[in-house]
Amino acid sequence: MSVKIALAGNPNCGKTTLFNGLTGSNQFVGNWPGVTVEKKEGKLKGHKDVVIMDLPGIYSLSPYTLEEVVARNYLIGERPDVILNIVDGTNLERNLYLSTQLMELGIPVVMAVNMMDVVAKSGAKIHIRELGKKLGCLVTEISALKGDGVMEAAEKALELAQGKGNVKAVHEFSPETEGVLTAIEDKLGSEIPQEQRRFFAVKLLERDEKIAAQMKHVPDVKAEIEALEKEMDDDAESIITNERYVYISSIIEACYTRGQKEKVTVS
Ligand code: BGO
Repeated sequence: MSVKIALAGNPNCGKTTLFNGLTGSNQFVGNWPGVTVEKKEGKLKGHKDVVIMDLPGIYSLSPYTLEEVVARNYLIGERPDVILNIVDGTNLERNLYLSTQLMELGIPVVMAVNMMDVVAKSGAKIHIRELGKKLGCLVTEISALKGDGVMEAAEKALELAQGKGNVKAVHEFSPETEGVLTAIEDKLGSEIPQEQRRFFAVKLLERDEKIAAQMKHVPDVKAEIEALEKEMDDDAESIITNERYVYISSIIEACYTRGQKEKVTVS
């Protein structure tokens, strides 16, 4: 039986470089059904039965761009065996926004922190083990450009896929938000598999109509959402986004030390 590894990451994180490194010339390029978004898949070098699916570069699993919708429909519909989440180590904070969402899909995740050659030159330090603990996934360092750690990252993903266990997100939102997410999960129909219930609950809380449209039974959760919005004095989508950023800030504080040679960006 073949194993499917989905490559997911932000635009410019080095995904194409990694995909080429993992698959060599063994690639098939087409379009995702019904849209003009490029679809690339290939076989992992040395593994005839391992398919690498290159998802479009995205910043989030929200419904606002075609690329995001294509990527998330694949992840929830096809349910690959494992996600290899490639993140740009020189832009860790921004890249983790997508990672926190990938962790909620109920699919095992291996994170490959890329551009480690640039990170090392800047003098910055990413505390990989602590990062893995905070995120609840395996984290490895790579340089896709130099080929460092690339096959090892894929092999770790493969191992995780083969030893498939239950995956549960470690991140908890605020107690108020968690309360509503649990209430929504309890109202979901049995058509939603156990491991995907959290993702669907978060999306319904965000009033994601594209996700609701895919469900046979959409629970009525209007009262729960409105009560949370009243209590937190914010709209539900912003509550989720803000709480993700609080979590990401705590990760950066614990896992990242700035380098002396890093450029200071003024925004
Ligand atoms: C250009 N280290 C370094 N230093 N660079 C890397 C690494 C790495 O580990 N991985 C990727 N890059 P994509 P997406 C470029 O193209 O794979 C570089 O969008 C240039 N091009 O070489 O395309 C990679 O698929 C001119 O850089 O990313 C590429 O995710 C000058 O990161 C860029 C400098 O990689 C994006 C860089 C004409």
